[in-house]
Amino acid sequence: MSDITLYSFTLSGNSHKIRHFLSILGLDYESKLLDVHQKEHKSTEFMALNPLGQVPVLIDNDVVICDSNAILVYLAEQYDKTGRWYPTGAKLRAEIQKFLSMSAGEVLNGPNLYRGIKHIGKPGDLESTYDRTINFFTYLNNFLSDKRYLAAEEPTIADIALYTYPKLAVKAGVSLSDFPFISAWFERIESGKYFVAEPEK
Ligand SMILES: N[C@@H](CCC(=O)N[C@@H](CS)C(=O)NCC(=O)O)C(=O)O
Repeated sequence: MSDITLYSFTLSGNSHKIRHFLSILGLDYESKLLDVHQKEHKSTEFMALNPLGQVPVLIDNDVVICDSNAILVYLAEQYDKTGRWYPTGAKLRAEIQKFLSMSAGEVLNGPNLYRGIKHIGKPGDLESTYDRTINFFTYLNNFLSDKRYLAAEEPTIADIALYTYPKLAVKAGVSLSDFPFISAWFERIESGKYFVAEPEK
């Protein structure tokens, strides 16, 4: 039994990662969608939960977790009885951590920002962001050339964390024609029984 609440925005890619994983784990939750235009994420009530004024925030009974990667780790440790989504072992954990870090580094500054500039009016230089996105896609495509998933034979939270923003960058116009292994990886993730689609743009 869980008593989970998720605070998010409709178009938040970081929140999508959590919706996707909650679906995979079969966990019911209350969804609290904040209105970004009304700046509900900067309200006194919400800032008491996350002083950074950012979503996603997950509340599980008296536990409050901010940050998508932290939430993925928490949910896997707390609710994944199979242990397959965050497997143990020094090398495996390090490999998973590498991709969680990338999702908050290379992906944030590349695919995430590209989509942000194109589709949600974020400021930034589209050309240099596009170049960073292509550099990352080149890395990811090579990495996936002999693998089905990022860190193990089966999907882990690394795949959940990394999927959303590259997919949104493709929706924002980045072509996958030179990146067939990314395309195949997207298809594997999307064919998961409990897949939840990323935001529409
Ligand atoms: N490191 C955080 C970043 C969270 C984040 O940037 N959230 C965005 C939405 S995807 C947000 O709340 N932006 C509003 C703001 O920063 O004011 C995570 O991975 O969850």
